[in-house]
Amino acid sequence: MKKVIHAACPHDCPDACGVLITVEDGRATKIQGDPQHPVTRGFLCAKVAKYLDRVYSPDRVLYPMRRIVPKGIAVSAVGAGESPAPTQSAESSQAWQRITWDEALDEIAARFRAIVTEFGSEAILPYSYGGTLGALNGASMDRRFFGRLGASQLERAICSAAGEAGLTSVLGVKLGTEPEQFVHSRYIIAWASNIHGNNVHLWPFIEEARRKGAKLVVIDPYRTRTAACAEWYIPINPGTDGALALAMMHVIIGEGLHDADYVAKYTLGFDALREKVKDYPPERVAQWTGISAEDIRKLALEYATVRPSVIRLNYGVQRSEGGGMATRAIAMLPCITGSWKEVGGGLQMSTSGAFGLNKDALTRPDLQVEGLDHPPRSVNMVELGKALNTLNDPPLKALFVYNSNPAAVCPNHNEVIRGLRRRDLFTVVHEQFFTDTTDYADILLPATTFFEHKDLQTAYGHYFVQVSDQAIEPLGECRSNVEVFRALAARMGFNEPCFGESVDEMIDGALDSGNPWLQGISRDRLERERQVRLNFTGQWVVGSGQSEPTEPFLPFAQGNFRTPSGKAELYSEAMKVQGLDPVAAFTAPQESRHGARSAFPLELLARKADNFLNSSFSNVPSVQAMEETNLLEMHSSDARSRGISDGETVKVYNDRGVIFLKARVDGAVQPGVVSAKLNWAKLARGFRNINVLTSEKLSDLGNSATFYSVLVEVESARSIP
Ligand SMILES: Nc1nc2c(c(=O)[nH]1)N[C@H]1C(S)=C(S)[C@@H](COP(=O)(O)OP(=O)(O)OC[C@H]3O[C@@H](n4cnc5c(=O)[nH]c(N)nc54)[C@H](O)[C@@H]3O)O[C@H]1N2
Ligand SMILES: Nc1nc2c(c(=O)[nH]1)N[C@H]1C(S)=C(S)[C@@H](COP(=O)(O)OP(=O)(O)OC[C@H]3O[C@@H](n4cnc5c(=O)[nH]c(N)nc54)[C@H](O)[C@@H]3O)O[C@H]1N2
Ligand code: SF4
Ligand SMILES: [Mo]
Repeated sequence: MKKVIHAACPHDCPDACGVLITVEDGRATKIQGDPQHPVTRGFLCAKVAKYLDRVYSPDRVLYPMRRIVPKGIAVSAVGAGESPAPTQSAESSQAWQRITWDEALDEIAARFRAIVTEFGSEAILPYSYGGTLGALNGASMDRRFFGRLGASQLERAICSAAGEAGLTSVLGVKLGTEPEQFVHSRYIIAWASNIHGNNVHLWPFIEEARRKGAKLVVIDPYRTRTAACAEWYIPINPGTDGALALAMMHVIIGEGLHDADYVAKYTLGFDALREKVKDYPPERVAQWTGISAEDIRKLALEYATVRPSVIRLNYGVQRSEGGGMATRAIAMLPCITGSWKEVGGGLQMSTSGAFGLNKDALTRPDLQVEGLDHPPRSVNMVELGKALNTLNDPPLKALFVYNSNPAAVCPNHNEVIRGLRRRDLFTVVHEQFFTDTTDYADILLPATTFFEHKDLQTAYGHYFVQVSDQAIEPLGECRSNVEVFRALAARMGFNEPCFGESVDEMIDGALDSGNPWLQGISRDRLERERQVRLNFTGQWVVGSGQSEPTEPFLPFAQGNFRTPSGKAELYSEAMKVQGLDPVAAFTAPQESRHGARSAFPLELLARKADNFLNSSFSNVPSVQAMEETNLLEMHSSDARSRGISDGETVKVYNDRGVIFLKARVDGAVQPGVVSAKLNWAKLARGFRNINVLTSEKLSDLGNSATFYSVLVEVESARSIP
């Protein structure tokens, strides 16, 4: 029997594609984009187009297992010598003993109970992030379970917290220009936005705009594929975007090109901003950014006058020590030019603030904890290494990892591994694959993919909601996150009714939030219409089985900012309370060419791979074939001065770690900058990935990670045995 199921890609990606899965006799035989999805329009990125290889990979974890050998990959020393990665199947047969779900759940419950008795519930830490962004499997039954248990809370700040804090300090909410409107833009700035790699469904809209004469400008220290096709590529020194935005405002306000009417009606603190930007003339900012004063002036003038102009700001800017403030300064630009009024104007960093699902219904923060008389402590996921190695009172005694691969994605990898190796740490990992992290699991649980469970899907790059249906039965004995925490709750004797809620009841509860934009959007309707745009206008034209908006969404055309003042806050009391400049200011990153820390001369971009998704997909052979890994991209001048030639092995190091990569002199980066990409550590030489070099240092706002404020040195490895 053949059927076609509608699903939604739940990977951590702004696009949240509509997906059609063909199933024949219970087996998925084809995946394609849903042509009816108005934004993702029938195509998938290269990695998810190969998803059958992932779902039916021989390397899937299919059964619960108990570790029977010591934790961790045996690495005697991190050296330059070849150390072939163990094949996963070999590893699984040697390291693991298959057990039943009952045995696994009993063991976890018994260990958790003993830890709670001896050390208190805060000795247990959940660790999860973006494995799936499905509303249920991302954050629902798990939050109920750990909340009820009284475990330490995880501050999930590894990705976007600095940018969110910066953006919302101005706008009050995470809303932005809808992708469909980019066709109307005449000036498009892709600011730290690797559109071909990380947000590919925006590209057709930009292409259409360019066909009509729009200019695409890319601001990025790395020459991405998007930069290579732009009308104007502006390389910028890492971590200096805040200064650039302030200089642009210096020019715009200085030339009287701001929208005085919009500014007067809908912003707060313009006079303070006007004073502040006087400190940032293009000539001064040129020294930080590496962009000439002339180009800064040209960019500002074009941005303010070629209209509508739009900024696609992505998260690259905020993975830096001053990333929160930089995002804040950039977010001010459309507020002073008034471009929020225009179809095809404004800015998009995230659209996620529009969905307003009923989070409380999903996560149930009201559940009572027995035996804990204070709110549980919070542990920042960026600082996992520090937490595992130094936390006391109580120390961390158990770690439950799901939706994440911290042994690959966490900064300061060596410290993370030191912590994960602790013999007294009880680690459970719920996974689809034998990842870097499962090498440190005591108990391994098999997880479903989105083909194998049902979920509700929002997005952070458009405004459509979807129900993602289950296409096939779980492989082996895989269970979804929802079912694992439901079962564990039962084992722990948590008998609140919410642990018995069905998936459909949870979806209904999430949609029932009082958010007017969700009005009329029910599970039934989503199942019928597949993808439904948020109900911004209340007016709908129902065409070929799908709803089409009658009006573009202009969230801030008439103010409506969700800040305390209701205006775009160019001056923010909240920033002042945090001891920060209430307007905006640029502070050069300490760990950069401008900082005091000069022991290591090169700025490293520890970037994402275009064909992987963070560490996910880096183990799938057909996807690996698309992405050359373990490279260090560098400028010819930096290579030459170190006697390094293209293709040779180099040692890349700082005071946190060492990694051996293959030098690639390809013009992707400017002098003083090197770049490498994230992948699985155990697939690399020495079983180490680029995060051995990154730090646990937090950003100025949001306590976020600073993956792009890293200094290193590079040398030829020819002389190293
Ligand atoms: N193919 C693919 N898609 C992905 C991901 C992936 O790993 N692979 N990851 C997903 C995730 S988790 C996220 S959060 C999103 C994020 O996606 P993005 O926000 O796009 O995040 P990054 O790739 O970190 O950075 C974007 C660009 O910023 C540049 N950049 C770095 N430092 C600076 C700087 O100081 N200034 C400027 N102007 N640019 C800088 C980088 O070189 C990069 O090209 O993408 C998602 N989509
Ligand atoms: N050097 C460097 N490090 C980075 C970044 C960078 O740009 N550079 N980016 C950072 C960013 S932006 C982010 S968001 C983080 C991402 O960090 P993570 O969210 O940890 O991302 P992934 O590497 O994709 O790992 C997700 C894991 O979840 C598993 N998974 C998928 N679906 C499910 C499920 O339904 N249930 C369970 N139990 N597991 C599932 C996948 O198999 C995968 O191994 O990485 C950060 N780390
Ligand atoms: S990873 Fe992103 S682009 Fe690829 S299918 Fe999923 S949502 Fe679409
Ligand atoms: Mo992310």
